[in-house]
Amino acid sequence: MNRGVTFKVVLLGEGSVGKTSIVLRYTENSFNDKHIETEQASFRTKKLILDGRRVELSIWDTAGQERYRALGPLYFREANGAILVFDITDQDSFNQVKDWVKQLKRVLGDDVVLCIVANKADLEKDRHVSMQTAEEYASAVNAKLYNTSAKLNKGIEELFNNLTQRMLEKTPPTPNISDTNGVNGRTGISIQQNPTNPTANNGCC
Ligand SMILES: Nc1nc2c(ncn2[C@@H]2O[C@H](COP(=O)(O)OP(=O)(O)OP(=O)(O)O)[C@@H](O)[C@H]2O)c(=O)[nH]1
Ligand SMILES: [Mg+2]
Repeated sequence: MNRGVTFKVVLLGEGSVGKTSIVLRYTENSFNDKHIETEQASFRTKKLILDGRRVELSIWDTAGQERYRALGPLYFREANGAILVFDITDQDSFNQVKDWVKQLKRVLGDDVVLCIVANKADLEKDRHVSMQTAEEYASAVNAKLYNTSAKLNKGIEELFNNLTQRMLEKTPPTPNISDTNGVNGRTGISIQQNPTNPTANNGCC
């Protein structure tokens, strides 16, 4: 198998849109109905194997409250992927995504893989941001739109798999002479989570 690659992924978005919920659903398949504000940022890792390539994701979950907004660039510096989250019931949170995209593009240019995430898809009846609006915006800024519900565990795995796939496409594999075919012959997706402790390094900075 090829040598592993580590990607830095940052989650940005207004307070209460579900950033932490998305990360917790992905890393430990849990969900909390209560909103516990993230302070500054928290960090988790996740290991997976995609198309025969070993990947470690360093996931930075930032605080959405306005008082932390100036810290954003500290966390998205050198990010390979950015997950911009909004709540489909909250138009302001969608506007905030646009602000983050501007900042990211200014600092990182096109080097960063952008994911725009319409979270809380289970609250469809209270939707305030239409699918079409979000789709049009995402394609205008060369990002992809993902619909998720951290609560119902919808679209979360797909989001991280697809983001990882896109980051890998930007990163040529390092050849390893013991590997000629790759684990899956590069035909499909194989995921392996770190079975021992996928959420190690949970902490604050
Ligand atoms: N209905 C619904 N509620 C959700 C979903 N995702 C998160 N929530 C709820 O939204 C609230 C905020 O979730 P968090 O994940 O803490 O939001 P956050 O974006 O991390 O917030 P900050 O850390 O303050 O920036 C919590 O009460 C969650 O239970 C979802 O997909 N559907
Ligand atoms: Mg949070």
